Amino acid sequence: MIHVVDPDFEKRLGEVGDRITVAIDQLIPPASGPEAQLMRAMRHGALGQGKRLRPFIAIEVGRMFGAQEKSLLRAAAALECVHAYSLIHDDLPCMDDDDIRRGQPTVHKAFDEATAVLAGDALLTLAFEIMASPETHRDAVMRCRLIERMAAAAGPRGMVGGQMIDMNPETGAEEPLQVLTRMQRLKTGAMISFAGEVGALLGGAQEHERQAIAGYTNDLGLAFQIVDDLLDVEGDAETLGKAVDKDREAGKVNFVTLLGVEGAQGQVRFLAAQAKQHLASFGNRATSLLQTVDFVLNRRH
Ligand code: GRG
Repeated sequence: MIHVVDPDFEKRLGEVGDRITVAIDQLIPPASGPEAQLMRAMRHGALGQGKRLRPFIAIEVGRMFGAQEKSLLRAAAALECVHAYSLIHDDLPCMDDDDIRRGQPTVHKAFDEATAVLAGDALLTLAFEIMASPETHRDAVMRCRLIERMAAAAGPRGMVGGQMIDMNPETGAEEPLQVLTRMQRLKTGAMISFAGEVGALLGGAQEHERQAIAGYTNDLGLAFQIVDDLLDVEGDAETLGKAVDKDREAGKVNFVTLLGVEGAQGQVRFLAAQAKQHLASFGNRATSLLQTVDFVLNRRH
């Protein structure tokens, strides 16, 4: 795959990422009092060099539908806090046992395991506090809807359920590719789909528009995961900011082990084209979301 991402797009992604980083920094309580280590660990886990892809999708979808910037920024920050929690817990010795994340020591390495568990817990609960605040949206019904969708995306039939399958991939009668696809849809896909929902809900999108966004994020999420599996084989640990070849070393099935490198690349191209097709009715308004697909395809970290 070749690098064709527009530099203006990367600038836009960087600007949104910086605003999200500042917002999260302000939303995490100051590191003071006997619990100060917790806040330092939360910042370590949440403010590192992440791509901020999920908040970017939320904000760009919301902008397309004319949502209020302040609401978008806060809801997107909440979403990123959930993502940061998931990475901290995923890196723990009892899960993926990783030492490096985003090019720096994982939270349990920089602090200790108990602090990492608590920092993840605190980021998850902070996300709900942010979403429930009237500062995020004046309408309590909207806030409840956002909270309900975030809980569903992060919970047992979402990211945590997907992580359970990843930890214990009992296939039973199901084909490995079916189990893997379900695992991905829950573990990675649910939060990417929630990002689209945030923008569509806050922007007051109509049902058919919400459907189009859901189709887009569904395909984008799956493409994102397959690219992740390709990077695990072909990527460079320094650029990625984390260890590579993890799945092969752990004897885990992923899209590359099941489809082969060329098969996986072909599937990514197919999903990318389909994701773009879902946005056809939005015309030029969807330029940034179309470019997001290319960014995901060409990412090296
Ligand atoms: C522990 C409840 C719990 C869930 C963990 C998200 C997740 C579930 C685990 C992450 C492990 C992993 C490598 C998943 C594959 C795809 C993925 C989510 C990568 C990390 O997301 P990026 O690339 O990360 O958007 P940055 O650092 O850019 O934010």
